[in-house]
Amino acid sequence: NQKKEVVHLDAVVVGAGFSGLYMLYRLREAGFSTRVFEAADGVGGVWHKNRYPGARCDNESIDYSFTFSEELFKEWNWSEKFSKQSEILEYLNYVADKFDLRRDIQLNTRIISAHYNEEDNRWTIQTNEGSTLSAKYFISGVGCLSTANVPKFKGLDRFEGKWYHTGNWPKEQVSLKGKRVGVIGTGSTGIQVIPAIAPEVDHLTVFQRTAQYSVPSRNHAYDPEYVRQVKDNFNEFKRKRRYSFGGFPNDIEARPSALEDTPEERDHLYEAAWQKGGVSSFFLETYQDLTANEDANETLSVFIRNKIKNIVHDPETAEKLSPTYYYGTKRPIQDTNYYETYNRDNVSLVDVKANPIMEITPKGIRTTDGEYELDIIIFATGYDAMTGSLFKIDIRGKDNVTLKEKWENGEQTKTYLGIATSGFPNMFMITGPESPSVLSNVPTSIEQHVEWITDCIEYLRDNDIEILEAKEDAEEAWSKHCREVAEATLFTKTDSWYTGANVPGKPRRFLIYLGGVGPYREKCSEIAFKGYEGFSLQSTMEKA
Ligand code: NA7
Repeated sequence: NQKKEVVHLDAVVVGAGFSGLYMLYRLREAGFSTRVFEAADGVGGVWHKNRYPGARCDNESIDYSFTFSEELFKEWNWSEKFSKQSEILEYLNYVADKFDLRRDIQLNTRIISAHYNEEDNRWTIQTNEGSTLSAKYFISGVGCLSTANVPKFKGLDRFEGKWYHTGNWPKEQVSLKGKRVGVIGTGSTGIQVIPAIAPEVDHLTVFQRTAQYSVPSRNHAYDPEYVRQVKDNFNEFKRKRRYSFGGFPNDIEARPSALEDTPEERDHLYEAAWQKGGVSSFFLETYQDLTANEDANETLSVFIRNKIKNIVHDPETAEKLSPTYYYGTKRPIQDTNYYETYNRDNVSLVDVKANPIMEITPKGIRTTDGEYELDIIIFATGYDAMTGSLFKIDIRGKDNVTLKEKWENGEQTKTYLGIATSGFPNMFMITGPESPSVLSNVPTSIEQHVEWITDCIEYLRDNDIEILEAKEDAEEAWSKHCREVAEATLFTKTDSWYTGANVPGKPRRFLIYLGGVGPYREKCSEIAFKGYEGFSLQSTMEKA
C-alpha cells in the first residue's frame, strides 16, 4: 500500500498562498527537499477562496506583489490600482508556473497533524488522505485570515434558501438576480459585496452590528507611465518597501500630529486624502498620531461621519451608518459606492446591535424586531484570525503538548518574533502571531519572513545544528514588548478581529506587532547576525 510509505523531506510547508509559494521557491533554491500541501484545489490561498462579488485587494496592486524576482516584477502588468480577486489569483498562478513550483505542491490535501519526535528531532506529518511524511522542518504558511467565522445562529440548518460565507465562495456562478438577499456583516468584505450585488438583486437587506468608517477607493486603470517609472526604479521601490513602517513604498510622510494643525489645515488634508482615495492616503499620508491619540483620532472620525451624512439621503439611515469607535482601530476600509448604495430603493439597513439576530428561520432571519424573508444569506462575518488556522491542525511539540494547550486556546499565545514558539523546535510560522503580519503590506512581511527562515535553515545546515528552539525568556520578552507597543495605541480599546473579540469565546489578545515593518526587519536581522540570539541551538554531536 503506497499510502503507508513514509515520505522523508527536509521541509513540509502548509498552504500554497503567497507564503507557501515563495517559501517553496527559496527552500528549493537552497537545495532543501520541500513539499507544499494545500487543502484547496488550486494555488492562491485566500485569493483562491475569496471569490465573492466585489472581492478586491485594498492595497495598491504594484505594492501588493512579490519583489524577490526583478524579472517577475517587470514582466507582470497589473491593470488597475486595486486589483480584482481574479487578477491576483491569475498572478499567483503565473508565479507558480514561472518558477515551476507545481511539481512540489500537493493540492486537495489537508495537513491534519504535525507531531515533533524527540528521538529523531523530526516532525511526523499526517494528511487527510492518509499519507505520512517525516520532515526536519515544519513550516506554516496558513495565513492570518483563512478560517471562516460562521456565527452559530440557531436554525441555520433549517434555512430553506441558500447561504454562503464570503471566504468560501463557490467556484460556480451564484445567481443573485431577482433574489431577496441578506448580508450579515459590514467589515472589509461586506462593504465590497454590498455595492457589487445591490444592482442585481431584487432586494438587499444588510444586517449591521457595528457601523464602519469607510473611505472611497477611487480605483482606476494604471497609467502606463506611472508603472514604467516604478519598474525603472525597482531597487529603490524594493528598498523603500522593506524599510518603511507599513511595508509600503510611500513617499509622502504623514505629519506628526493632527492636533498641531488648525481645523482648516486638517480638513484640507483630509479632503485631499478623500479625493485621492484609498485607506493608505489617510493612514500613511495625513497624521502619525491618529491611532495613538484620542483627540487626534476624533478629528478624522468627525470628518468621515460628516461625509456619511452628506452622502446618505435618509437621515435615519445615515445615523445608523455613523460609526462611534476610534477610526482605524478596526481594520480600515475602503469602498466603491458603499454609503451611496443605501440611497437605492431596493436596499435596507437593519441595526442588529439594537435588534439582535435571534435565529435563522426556514424563510429568513428573525431579529428582535421581526422576520426578514430571504432567498439567500451571505455571511460576511469574517475569520477566526491569527490563531484559528493554526489550531485547526493538531500541532504537537515536545512532551506531546499541543500548540493549543501551550497557548491555552490563544490566551497565552507567545511567540519569538512571531516566527517560532518555545517547545516547538524546528517549526516556523510565516506571518505568525506577534509579527507585523496583517497590519502591514502582507507580501512585504511574507518576503521578509521567508528569507529569514531560509537563511536560518541554511545556517543550521552549514553549522551542523540539529535543533533550533525559541528560548522561553526570549519569547516572554518579545511577547511583552508586543503587548506594550499595542497598549500605547488605541487599537486595544476596540472590539475587532485584531483582538479576537469577533469570535464568541475567543480570548482577547492583540497578536500583531505594531512596531513597524522596517524596525522589525532590523531586529530579526540583528538576532540572526548574533548567531540566532534568543534561540537554543543544539548540534548533532551534542544531541548524541
Ligand atoms: P470582519 O472585518 O471581521 O467583519 C465581519 C463583520 O461581520 C463585522 O461587521 C461584524 O460585526 C459582523 N459580524 C460578525 N459576527 C456577527 C454576528 N454574530 N452577528 C452580526 N454581525 C456579525 O471580516 P471581513 O471578512 O469583512 O474582513 C476580514 C479581513 O479580511 C479584512 O479585514 C481584510 O484584512 C481581509 P462587528 O464589527 O464584529 O460588530
